[in-house]
Formats: sequence, C-alpha cells, structure tokens
Amino acid sequence: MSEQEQVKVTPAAGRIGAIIEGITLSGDLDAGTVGFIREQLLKHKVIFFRGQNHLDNAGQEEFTKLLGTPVAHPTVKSKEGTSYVLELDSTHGGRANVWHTDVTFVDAYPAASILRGIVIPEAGGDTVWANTAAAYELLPQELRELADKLWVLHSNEFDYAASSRAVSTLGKEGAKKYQDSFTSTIYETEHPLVRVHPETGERTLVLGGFAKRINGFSAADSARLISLLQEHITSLENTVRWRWAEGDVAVWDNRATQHYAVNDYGDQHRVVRRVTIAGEVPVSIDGRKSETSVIPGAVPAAAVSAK
Ligand SMILES: O=C(O)CCC(=O)C(=O)O
Ligand SMILES: [Fe+2]
Repeated sequence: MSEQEQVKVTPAAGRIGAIIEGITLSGDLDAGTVGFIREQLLKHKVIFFRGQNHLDNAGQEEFTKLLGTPVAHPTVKSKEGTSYVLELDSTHGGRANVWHTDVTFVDAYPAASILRGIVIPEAGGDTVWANTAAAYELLPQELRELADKLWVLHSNEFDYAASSRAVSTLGKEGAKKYQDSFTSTIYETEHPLVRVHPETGERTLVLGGFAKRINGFSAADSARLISLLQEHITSLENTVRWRWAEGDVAVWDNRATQHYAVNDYGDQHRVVRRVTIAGEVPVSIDGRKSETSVIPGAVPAAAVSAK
C-alpha cells in the first residue's frame, strides 16, 4: 500500500463527494489501493480523480473490472471497439439533464458508474450528484415511515413528443430515432422506495427520472409525492457539482445517488464515456426484492435523454 502514502482525500461538499489525489487509475492497481477506492466510494458516494488523461477506453474498462463486473447498457449499443463503454455525445442526444439513477428500469441496476471526461466545453456542462442516503435520513420521521412502506414502478418508456429538450437538440426525427432505440425493449420494474444498501446497510431512496408511479396511488398523487421526495433528494445542501476537465474520472455509487448533467453549453461539444458495474437486486427493509417484467414486442413510445 506504499502508493497510498501520497494519497490525499478532500471532501468536495458537505454531504457528498470527495476528490482523491495521488492515484493513477489503471487495471494494474494493487489490492490495497482498490480496497481504499471502494471504501472511499461507499463513504463519499461520488469520488473524483483529476488528470487521468492516460486512460483510453480499454484502460477505463480494465480499471472498472477491478471494482466489479462491467455490464453493457440493456438497450443502447456500446461504443464500437469496446464491450462496455457507453458514449454520451452532446451532438447525438447525450444530454442527461434529468435527475436519475442509472438504469433503474431493470431490477439489478448498476452498483456503480465510472465516467470519463473526453471533450469538455470551455464553460458549462457540469454534472451534479445528490445523496439519496442522506435524503432519507433527513426526511421528517412521519414521511420516512410512509416511504418505508411504498413501492414504485420504474420504466424506460417515455413519450418523446413530450420531451421538448430532446426535440430541440436533435430535431423531431432525430429525437424519435434516438429514443426508439433507447426503448427498443420496454422494461418495467417495481422497486421498494427505500432499499437497504447491500454494503453499507444504509437506507436509500430509489426514485429519479425512470420512476413513474407509486403503487396504490393515482397518477396525480404519485406525481405529487414523487416530486416532493425528489425535492428533498436534490436540495442543494444534498448535492455536489463537478466542473469537468478532460481526463477527469468520476465514480459514483449508483445505489446511493442520483445525478443530473447540466445542459447549459448550447452547441459547444461535450463527450463523456461511461462504464457501469453490475448491481444487486434491491431489497426492501422488510426483505422483499424488486421485480422486473420485460414487455415483449412493446411499441416503443420513445425515451428520455437520461441514461
Ligand atoms: O453527462 C454526464 O455528465 C452524465 C451522464 C449520465 O447520466 C451518465 O453517464 O450516467
Ligand atoms: Fe446517468
């Protein structure tokens, strides 16, 4: 663990996020360093490594394998020449400006995501993360007790016509094409609103952009309660905002966070590349597991730009 002696961890905000200096990411890190990275990830929920410009796609995949089992996106094709790299390019609809946790429309959604800055606008294009464990802890007790009992339907189905954002960046046809591919298979999953984190035992809120409906609630009541809880999750006190430079790597615990890519850079180019790690099927506080159904041959309505 000699490498760790020069390692420095600096919190990046009060409740979430830390910058780790002194580690050069690769597929060759020793077990002690990998253990240290995991520990910091669980503690801070999102960790940032600057200046990792040496990493290429293969290097990103190799580093990811040290943290877990990489998985491809269920509907979006990996970047050519890679097995697991999902590219988000601002010119092709890759603007995830919706609060979300990655891929919650499937049951065992990713445990973590590793994102690398490739082309970064001169100004703008920051990403913001929110802590869903702190959000749960800080709910008023009565609201927490209600949350403990609720189950929520998540789906990748989305009405592209309703997404003026996608249409404004891609045009109507482009938005439809992109979103049709995102929803080439429709998944629906029921998750507990509160899951027990499999590694830390913390309780976290499972919501975000793919959450569509609270079981037993009308559409209108679902929308109101989801929006109230989302406001708690994404309150500024509960977030960290990252100003990217090319070569930066962010790693987040996807079981304890949501994120949002700020779409404030107009037609400047922005490219980031992500690899995700296989997750576990969420378990509620009373021990029940999430359940997915795949809707075969569903006519795709379209999708969100969020991933
Ligand atoms: O573009 C970003 O900063 C984040 C994109 C995103 O949602 C993701 O990589 O999962
Ligand atoms: Fe995402």
